[in-house]
Amino acid sequence: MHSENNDLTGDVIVRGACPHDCPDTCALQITVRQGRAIKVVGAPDHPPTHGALCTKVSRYLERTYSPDRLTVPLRRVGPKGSGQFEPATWDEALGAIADRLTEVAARDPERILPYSYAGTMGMVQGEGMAMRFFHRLGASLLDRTICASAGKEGLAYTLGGSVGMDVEQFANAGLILIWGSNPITSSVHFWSQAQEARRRGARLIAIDPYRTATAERCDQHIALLPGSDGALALGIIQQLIEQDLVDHDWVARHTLGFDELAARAAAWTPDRVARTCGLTEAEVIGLARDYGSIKPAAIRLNYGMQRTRGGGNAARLVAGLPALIGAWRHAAGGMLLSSGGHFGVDNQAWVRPDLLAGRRPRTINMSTIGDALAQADPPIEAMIVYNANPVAVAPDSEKVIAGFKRDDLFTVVIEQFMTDTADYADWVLPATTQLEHFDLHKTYGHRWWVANQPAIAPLGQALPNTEVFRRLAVRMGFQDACLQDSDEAVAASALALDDPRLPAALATAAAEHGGSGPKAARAALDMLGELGYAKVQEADAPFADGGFPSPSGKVEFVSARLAAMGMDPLPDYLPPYESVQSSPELAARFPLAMISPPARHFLNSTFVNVDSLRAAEREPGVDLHPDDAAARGLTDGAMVRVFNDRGSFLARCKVSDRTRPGVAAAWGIWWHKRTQGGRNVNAVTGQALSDLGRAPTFYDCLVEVAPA
Ligand SMILES: Nc1nc2c(c(=O)[nH]1)N[C@H]1C(S)=C(S)[C@@H](COP(=O)(O)OP(=O)(O)OC[C@H]3O[C@@H](n4cnc5c(=O)[nH]c(N)nc54)[C@H](O)[C@@H]3O)O[C@H]1N2
Ligand SMILES: Nc1nc2c(c(=O)[nH]1)N[C@H]1C(S)=C(S)[C@@H](COP(=O)(O)OP(=O)(O)OC[C@H]3O[C@@H](n4cnc5c(=O)[nH]c(N)nc54)[C@H](O)[C@@H]3O)O[C@H]1N2
Ligand SMILES: [Mo]
Repeated sequence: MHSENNDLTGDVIVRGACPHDCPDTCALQITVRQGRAIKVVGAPDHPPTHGALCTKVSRYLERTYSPDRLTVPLRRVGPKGSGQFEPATWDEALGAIADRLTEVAARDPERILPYSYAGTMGMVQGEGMAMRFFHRLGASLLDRTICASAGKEGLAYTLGGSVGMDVEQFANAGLILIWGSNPITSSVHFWSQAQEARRRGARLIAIDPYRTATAERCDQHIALLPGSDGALALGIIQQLIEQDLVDHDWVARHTLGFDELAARAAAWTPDRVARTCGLTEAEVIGLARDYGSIKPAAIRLNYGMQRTRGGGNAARLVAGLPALIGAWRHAAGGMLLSSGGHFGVDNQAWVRPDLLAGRRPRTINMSTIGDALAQADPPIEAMIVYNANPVAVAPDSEKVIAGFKRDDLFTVVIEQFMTDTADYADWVLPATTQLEHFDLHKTYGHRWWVANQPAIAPLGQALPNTEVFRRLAVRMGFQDACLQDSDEAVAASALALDDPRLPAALATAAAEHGGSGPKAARAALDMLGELGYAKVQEADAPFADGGFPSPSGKVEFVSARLAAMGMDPLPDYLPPYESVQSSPELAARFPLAMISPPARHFLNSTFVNVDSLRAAEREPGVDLHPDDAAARGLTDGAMVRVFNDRGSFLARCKVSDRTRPGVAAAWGIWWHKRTQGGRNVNAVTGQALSDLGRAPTFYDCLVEVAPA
């Protein structure tokens, strides 16, 4: 264990990594006294963390040592969903689970489905051992689309991958567009960068339908209608051309399809954009002028703008903007949605797709799990859920719950807490938290690998996810050696040693041990453990002279890959499914467009059971504009029913001009069982998928609100 001993107190400081689904992936320092963690702080010497933690993770000990932690395996004894369980031994649990999985697999392994997301983002306790196990089993594959895949594909078809600016450069920008992002809630370390930029004179503009705490602190807030981002981006393109702000030299050298893009954008005059987005013409013209003339210009795009039908195309359009003005010339110019593509990962060695041995199982989309549980053919007969809480977070809850209730479905949930999903399990298996296990982290917000050392022993009988799968593999008679790899071996396998961006210290350590193979990988990992964190080797402005990971190496306004799939090669504006424009009859019955962005004191549905954090969020709420509230006879503080044809939930009405007329904002994601009516916001969201990436459209959702 890499730790520092303080001789006077006997306290030990252990280096960790925050595991949560957040762009910031903080480096942690955990103080341990006589086997008990007593303090968790942000590492002061890790530049992106800078010694600070968010409100949630600064309460980490309250979560870790919560009396509600699951500490023994549980067998269901009541009806599904009733939450009635009895303790069992690991031996009984693993025996029963292995028997059932073996029986289903003998008929058809595709009837088994793993369901997981980013409860931990660790490469070990995330998919490292789990995917190996499911590949060996031949289970259905899971399309992990619930969060970011629309934007990810938008980037992939434009820049060629999840690459972008170094977040540590934003402090040097002259202009920052904070687009579909509320960093004070969801990425507080980026917000520090933006504030530093502002102190140095930068202009900050928020593009968000809601006046968030972030938008309020920017120089300007452009409050567009949900799902209209593609139109706004087309309007900016039209105006950059009209106002002669295009960097033609850079465009000619490093982009594909400018003329076609310009022709498409020509129709998007300020007047049309203003009508489509619910803005003024002056806002559109002024935004383009600022964007084209203040340098360096940086865009922090976040996933809030891709949760509607046209989210993938909108991400394509926004990802194309920096190229038009040559912003990539500057280290502090360009855009950042995800930095995930800056890390070299050896996927083959890490999750071992070769264990499929030629089988090609079907793929089930996690975002339509409600429909899949009802309709998949052959049916899903067994599901193993880990690092996820689908009953609370997946769209269209009534269908998801109906699916989890099926008596012929065998469900195993590996969890730290008794979540909404765990309530429907046949077996609940207790999992360790980040303080209790080893892990390796790459991130989607900065460029540092971070290692997590276990600080304390597992609580009760909790086991790391990896150990659960190792033991299950034994029970099922899988002999493959890689299914017994240690956590450190799984982590080491993920490091692509031949990737030129491997951090220098890690590359040196690997070179001293032959440069390739398991020994070298282990040396690199051990070096990371000693350092705690290490930055990928990449130029500050890696795209100043092009060199994008796209097929052409250029920014692709026109994508030959999309054309080859019979899709529109150029990005376009696609109006939301649920809007006056696309579905006037629906809009007449359900006139309010509902968004349900992250709550500050929760991390998706994680932390809802931490008393102090839940107290800070109080109860589920829905914000309505004073005009919309008055039209419905609703006053501030009234309990209301939010509903549409899919379902309904109860929330406390907050009347506020922070939201636009016509837009309802319901902050997520509560546990169903922790709400007054037993249903959270996903009771009304739908299963329709985005244009690219097969992603959910949580914010493409019309509702009506009435007194409860
Ligand atoms: N505290 C906290 N932090 C979190 C999370 C959390 O739940 N709580 N979730 C984490 C996760 S999983 C993710 S994926 C990340 C990023 O998660 P994101 O979903 O990107 O969240 P935010 O950064 O809060 O940005 C969303 C913002 O987009 C706005 N928005 C909604 N619809 C639209 C639209 O159509 N167009 C535009 N332009 N804006 C729109 C919302 O009002 C909100 O302010 O955050 C992570 N960080
Ligand atoms: N309406 C609406 N719905 C949304 C969103 C929205 O904006 N609006 N956002 C969506 C987004 S962006 C996302 S990413 C998804 C998130 O959906 P999920 O990935 O399901 O995230 P969480 O709700 O945080 O649930 C993660 C669970 O993993 C568990 N966990 C954590 N660490 C470990 C571990 O080491 N082992 C095991 N076994 N379990 C662990 C936690 O206890 C927690 O219950 O939700 C989506 N749902
Ligand atoms: Mo997410």
